[in-house]
Amino acid sequence: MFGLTKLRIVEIGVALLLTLAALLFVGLTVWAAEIARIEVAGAWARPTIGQGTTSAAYMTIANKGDRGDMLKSARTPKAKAVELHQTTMTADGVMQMRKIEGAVPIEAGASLVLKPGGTHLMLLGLEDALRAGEELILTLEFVNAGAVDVVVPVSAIAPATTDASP
Ligand SMILES: [Cu+2]
Repeated sequence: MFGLTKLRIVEIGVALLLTLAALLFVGLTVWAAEIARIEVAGAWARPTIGQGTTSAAYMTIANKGDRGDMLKSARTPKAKAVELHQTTMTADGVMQMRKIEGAVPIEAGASLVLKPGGTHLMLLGLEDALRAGEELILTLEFVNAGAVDVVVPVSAIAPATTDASP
């Protein structure tokens, strides 16, 4: 009788452990899915001009997850470097660009809008000219969501599908 009871306790213990393991697994899966909710819309990059080896790319990056994220960096096989730039107007009306240092936060439910005259991705040291009608792959690196690949069409004008919200 005593031996049977002991066996029951071991059985219950194993069952409890298995249940806990299953719950932990489901929890981790849901957590992993939650943090990877980055959506990119309306991406485009300008064609290069003449022998120029630089261009700029624009897009709207939406954080559809329920926690904040940060855009750390970007890269493409076609360019030596991709920098996040901010366009500003000086007091005497001159447009200037400066590199944004560090990661750019995107709150949960918020969007980072990259557009002409504002924040943009600067493509530096392009291997070949970018022509309208081509595409390039930009890889965005986020602190939480990790690497997100974006297909960026090359176009002289913004695509009609671009989200016009500020
Ligand atoms: Cu720039």
